[in-house]
Amino acid sequence: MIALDERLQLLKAEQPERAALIELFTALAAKAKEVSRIIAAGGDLGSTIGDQNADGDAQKALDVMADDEFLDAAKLSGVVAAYCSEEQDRAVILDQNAPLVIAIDPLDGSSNIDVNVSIGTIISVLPNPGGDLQQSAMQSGDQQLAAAFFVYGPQTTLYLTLGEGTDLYRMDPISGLFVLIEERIEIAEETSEYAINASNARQWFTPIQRYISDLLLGEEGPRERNFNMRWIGSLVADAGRIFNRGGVFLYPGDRRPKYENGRLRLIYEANPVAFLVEQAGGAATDGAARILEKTPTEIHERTALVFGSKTEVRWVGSYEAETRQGLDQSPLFSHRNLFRS
Ligand code: FDP
Repeated sequence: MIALDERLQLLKAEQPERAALIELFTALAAKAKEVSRIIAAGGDLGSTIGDQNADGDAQKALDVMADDEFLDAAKLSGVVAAYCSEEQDRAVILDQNAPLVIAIDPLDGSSNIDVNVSIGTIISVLPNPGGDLQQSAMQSGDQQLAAAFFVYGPQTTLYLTLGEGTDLYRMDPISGLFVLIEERIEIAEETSEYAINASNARQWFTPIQRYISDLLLGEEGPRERNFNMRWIGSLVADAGRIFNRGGVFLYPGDRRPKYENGRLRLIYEANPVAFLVEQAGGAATDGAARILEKTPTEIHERTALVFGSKTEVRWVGSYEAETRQGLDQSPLFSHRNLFRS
């Protein structure tokens, strides 16, 4: 069994040009260990501290604590030019000449803090593009050099890609070392499990309403098999499940004010998850377009997000395309839909 630090050092010897990335992940993993221990110890971590983050979400004590810890890791690594966090209004500029930019959701799943449900940290690493560092995270996801998320749950785990597959590590609770448990994970191509917050059903747009209705029809419907639903409500935990046994996750746009483009943030959440998912053979779109090709126009921009098992992500895309083409308005449509392959 090989530990993350050892693996990173081996990689550094083989590919010295990636030394900065390796320094960064060594520092981030050390901080994640601390955050994991703070969470496991419990206490008053979920109380609202009175502020709202840039997205208008109420900040919890742990959101702020985790943000401080990971900002500290970025500083300590000495390789980060700008630290762009979901918890900060603007990028924190650290060193104009450093090679890397971080976009981070320091504490994903804030509403699950108080109830001992898995939560996590999501990280995207981009090259420093030079120029105005306030704009440095406004790069398409395809530019990412690395992406990762930690899950603080019954086990503390790390899903990491440096662009050569996605590897899964688990923190040994005694030594605190992240140990490699699966190299180059592959997300199952087919699935019968989906994840969506179904309480928003009446607000969904037509394609998602049709897609989910067809899943619910099970064996008697056009999909001719039964589907099961799992929704944890922490993106990291739902994503971890999908890496391990397949599935499709949807947070679509809907009719609620400010939810036209869903809830999740493009640069802090969708891009890193999409990179990890594609590196594991899965797919990630906003329903229609590939997430990694979207160019952010605003640092806290939201996007609809559909990811997981490739075949199912394609199915969602086919419902979106039918609506765009007006096919679902045709009188023959339900018949055709029923018999499509
Ligand atoms: P949270 O607000 O608890 O931090 O983006 C944050 C996130 O959780 C995701 O982890 C989760 O998938 C989603 O929001 C849940 O949103 P809903 O409460 O609208 O379902």
